[in-house]
Amino acid sequence: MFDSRINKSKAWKKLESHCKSMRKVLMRDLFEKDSKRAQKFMESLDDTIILDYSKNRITDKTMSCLMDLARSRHLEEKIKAMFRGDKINITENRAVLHIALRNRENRPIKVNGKDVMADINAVLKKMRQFSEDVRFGKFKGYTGKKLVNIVNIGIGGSDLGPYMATEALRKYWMKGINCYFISNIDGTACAEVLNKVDPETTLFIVASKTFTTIETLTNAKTCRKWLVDALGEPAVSKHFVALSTNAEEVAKFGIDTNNMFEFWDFVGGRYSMWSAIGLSLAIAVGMDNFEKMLEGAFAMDKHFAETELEHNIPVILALLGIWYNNFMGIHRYAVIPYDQYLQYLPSYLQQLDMESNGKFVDVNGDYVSYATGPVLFGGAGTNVQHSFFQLIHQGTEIVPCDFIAPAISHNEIGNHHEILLANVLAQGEALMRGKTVKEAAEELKAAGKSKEEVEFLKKFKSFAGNRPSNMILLKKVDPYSLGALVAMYEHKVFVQGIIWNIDSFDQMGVELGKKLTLNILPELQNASAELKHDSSTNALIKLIRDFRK
Ligand code: G6Q
Repeated sequence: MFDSRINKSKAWKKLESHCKSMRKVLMRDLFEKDSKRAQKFMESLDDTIILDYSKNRITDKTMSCLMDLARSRHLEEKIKAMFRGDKINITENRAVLHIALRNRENRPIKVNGKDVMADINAVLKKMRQFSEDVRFGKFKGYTGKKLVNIVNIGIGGSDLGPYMATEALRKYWMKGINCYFISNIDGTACAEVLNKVDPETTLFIVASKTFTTIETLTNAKTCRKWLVDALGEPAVSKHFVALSTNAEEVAKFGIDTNNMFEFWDFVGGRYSMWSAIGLSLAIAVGMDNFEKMLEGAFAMDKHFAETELEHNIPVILALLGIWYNNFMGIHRYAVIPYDQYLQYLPSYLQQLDMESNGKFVDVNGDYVSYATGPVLFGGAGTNVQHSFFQLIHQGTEIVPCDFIAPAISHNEIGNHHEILLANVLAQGEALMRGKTVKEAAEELKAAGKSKEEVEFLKKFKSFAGNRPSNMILLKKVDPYSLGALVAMYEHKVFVQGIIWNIDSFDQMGVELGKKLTLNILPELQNASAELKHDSSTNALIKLIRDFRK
């Protein structure tokens, strides 16, 4: 077993001492001293994704120390283990094979001695057939009408991926088809969608790996009843399909298992948008586009598996995150896509990153003594420039940012896109350079302010700068680049899990939530049930009972 006290290792100690010497180094000086800095700290995957990481508080030495840390954690071997299908999800004794879902060269990948590619290809084929039948009106609703409203019912990993990707690829939707997503148990989520659609033209896709999740099953039951009330029980098989690993529960729920699209326990929920969980997306954009997304992810997989660490995009991103989180004491970061179609990417990445690496026990079962997963937040630019960017520029907290922007827009209307791009570039530059008090004073003077005004305002108008950002430039947001982008973040999260020696593929915290609800639910439903919680919870239950009398 590898030593889990990673923060006592030579590589870690070297980074700690290097970090001391970097505390006062200013990026603006590094740029002045080295005219080739941008070229040096830039990598690309074909012309799909370019990563400019030069606006980070790093030097050549920082990167080489970080690479040493990665090698001391046997990163290259661990990458091979994942691609081989080893059971690296140790708490659940499972392989981690989202990469198999987009293994476009069909290299055999074995789990328990069996090649999984045949099953994966069979489900892709079934998805192609079904999505085309729905898109072209061959698979019709019970009354013979075309199914034009696609409603995905799922939560967490069974919602966020298809929701994010469907929005990202909205430009590729087939004309006449509309997609809706119901996730929250709040009846409002269900009611609002059901108000918009017509039972005769609606297909419900119940997406649940376990098929036991209370939110999804409750929402699915409500939708099933709504449909049966309108069209009768025999209509169900024409309006309900399931995406799951659990055929038994699907049948128990009342969905014909012929209408089930399978996936497997080696696909984690938050890594499942490449599987049958992507069916709503496949129907909206067509299977050709869905497969282009898989190809983009496959290109990133190959890059990740085959490129030396120094030029490996996910590895670089991961190590930069480690640098800030574990050495500079910055435990947060923001993802800001400058593209309206990518507006749900931050929420998607919140789950991917925080559910994977928000862990305090390492793979040996010991508590860690160093920071693991950071807090991630974000939103679409330029909107967020008018909200939380104040803190990013002048707050006391430093928030490294990932800016994501496509060079070409799907909607080249007037000069909108150039203004958008000018904004993202300006933000990165301003965060890096900042504005000294002296520069602020000079600007105020030049703007005709009085001496007193200059003196009073100069600090308010100054920016500390030296605030890090990555620029992730895409040519365009299309199925291929989206696949590559998402796979890039998946692998980044994987690398960080390896450095921190944690299992990035379980989610015990999420499972706790699922159980706790079941204790309280009967106490809300039965007003005379005895309450045995803390005094706050007991009081709140009583108040809610009173309100609902
Ligand atoms: C993801 C998590 C979690 C899961 C949901 C839904 O990795 O495990 O977000 O996806 O809890 O679970 P089901 O798909 O089983 O309904």
